[in-house]
Amino acid sequence: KRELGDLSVDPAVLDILSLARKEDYETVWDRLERQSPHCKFGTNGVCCRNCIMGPCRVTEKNPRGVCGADAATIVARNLIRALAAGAAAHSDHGRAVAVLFNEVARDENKEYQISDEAKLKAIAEKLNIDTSQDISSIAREVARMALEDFGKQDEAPLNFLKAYAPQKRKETWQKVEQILFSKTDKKMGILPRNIDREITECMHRTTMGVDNQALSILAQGVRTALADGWGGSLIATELQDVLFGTPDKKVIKANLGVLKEDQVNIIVHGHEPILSEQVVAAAMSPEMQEKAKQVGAKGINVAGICCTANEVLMRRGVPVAGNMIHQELAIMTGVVEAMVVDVQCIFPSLGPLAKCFHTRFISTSDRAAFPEAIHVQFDEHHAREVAQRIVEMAIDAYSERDPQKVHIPKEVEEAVVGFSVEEIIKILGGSPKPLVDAILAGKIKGVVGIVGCNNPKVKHDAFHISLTRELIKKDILVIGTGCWAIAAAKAGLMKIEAQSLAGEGLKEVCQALDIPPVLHMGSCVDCSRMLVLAGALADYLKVDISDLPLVGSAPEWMTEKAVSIGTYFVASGVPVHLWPMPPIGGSEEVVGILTEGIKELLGGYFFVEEDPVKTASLMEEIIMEKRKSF
Ligand code: NFS
Ligand code: SF4
Repeated sequence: KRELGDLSVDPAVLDILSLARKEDYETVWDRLERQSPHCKFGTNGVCCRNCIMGPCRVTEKNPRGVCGADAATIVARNLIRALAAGAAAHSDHGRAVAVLFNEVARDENKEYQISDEAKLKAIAEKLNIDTSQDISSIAREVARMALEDFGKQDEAPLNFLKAYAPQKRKETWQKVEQILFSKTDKKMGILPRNIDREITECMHRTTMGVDNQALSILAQGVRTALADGWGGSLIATELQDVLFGTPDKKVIKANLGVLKEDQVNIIVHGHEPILSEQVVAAAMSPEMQEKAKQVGAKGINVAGICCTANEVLMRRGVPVAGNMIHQELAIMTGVVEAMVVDVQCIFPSLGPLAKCFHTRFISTSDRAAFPEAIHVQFDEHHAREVAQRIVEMAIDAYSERDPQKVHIPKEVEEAVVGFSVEEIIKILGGSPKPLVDAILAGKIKGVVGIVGCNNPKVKHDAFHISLTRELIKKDILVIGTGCWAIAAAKAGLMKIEAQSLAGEGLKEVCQALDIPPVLHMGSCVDCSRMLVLAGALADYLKVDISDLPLVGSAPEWMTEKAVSIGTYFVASGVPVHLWPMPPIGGSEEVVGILTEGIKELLGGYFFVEEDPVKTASLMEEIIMEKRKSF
């Protein structure tokens, strides 16, 4: 067994892990150990199961599958299948929001409402919709254009990409299409036509005997990623802001210490605020608080895990119990009455684990069922009623709590969060100018956007935190989302006091603006906020995103969603760091395209580095290089 200290840098995690070892609760690390060593073919991406003449595993001695596909074809196909799955996850989330928003706009759903009219008008303006109409007409138009992006059959690009992407970048994409055509004589579109279509086309092209050339396959991957970043994810973020409010600056609490021994604890875990917003509202209602008192609890405490946490902390200030790897550990505290989930990043191990406790593990989405879960079907048309039922189930569970099993780690940190692009611009006094000036003056050398997951193969949170610390020390502003953001919050890097960890220039800017040097921009679909911010800086300076001193990173990544995110950043002109190595090592050709070839075309490219300190230095080099021409 690996030493406890090698598994995480979060003391709350180590606290629960030693309990787990004592009580013999199974965790993600135990299962990783049993799965190790991992299959080399899978790790290098050279295993193909796309038809039943296989499965085929290519090697140097045996370089072709039964159909004749070589390593480059197989690796590229596997990669864009993963990318398509990731884009599908984000975009299906976006679709759910768009469908609901359309119903709200048409008065067909009274469980939700338009909360942020200013944001709605701002979106409409970008989409060239007449904003002098009444609000519901504007909303209907916006809804139509959003839904169109999932199904329109005309030419590229998406309505939202056209409205949001900076001018120079759109020109670059067009130029790249021309270059690829003239070099290969084959049309290789990278501007997305509709979100679902690009995902479907990835599946079509990668089925046996269709697209068999790495460059052509990867170009479709780029198109699909752009459909996610400037389409599905962006639509999710923008319309959620209209429905639930655009995030603004607030202070929240983070880590397992936010769970309360004397309250009914409900954890919302998963991704879609359509559900979690309602659970939070139901739990806060005087009626439910009163019911909780009747069973002897002091109240109801809602906390989040994963990106659902990021959604409700950004907008409601709800505390976060932890990131992806905390999901099993939270149940092991013995004080979680209900773990309520919808979709994405939810371990199927939670059902059996919850059975060892009084915890009700409640699934809610028609897209996701879990072994040994209680399914309470969520329905947008009866959202309040369903949310109330869920909260009541948690209250009922409270009396079954076993005091012998209660073990809440004491760790809890404060974090300043809520940095939507709108909030950042507001803090800057209404225009990107002060930020641009600070960058031009070298007080801020550049900006790094970090996203993503936890992965038990990597020491939990270690890469996230040490990379972030190194960067701010070097006067590089760090922004980000997802489970990285939760790691940074737990580590105290999002407190105002964290200014003292920053280099002199960055510190000065952060002090003047009263912000931390590390900015929480939301959930993983909110990576679109980072794109929009980059776009705003580019348009302000009349340059392309690839000219700006920006770098991205997904350390500790694990999901297919991260493949899509990384790719849309690269395709938008941003160099992106990854660790662990993606499963492409089996093809030099694919590695070459993604780390070098793509750079000349799109400005962005991938690089892989295991050491966080070295990664920070590499990023600084890239930034300094970009600054020269800037
Ligand atoms: Ni992003 Fe968010 Fe976390 Fe990774 Fe999962 S919750 S969508 S995928 S693990 S950061
Ligand atoms: Fe093998 Fe080709 Fe079928 Fe893949 S598509 S399993 S490489 S025969």
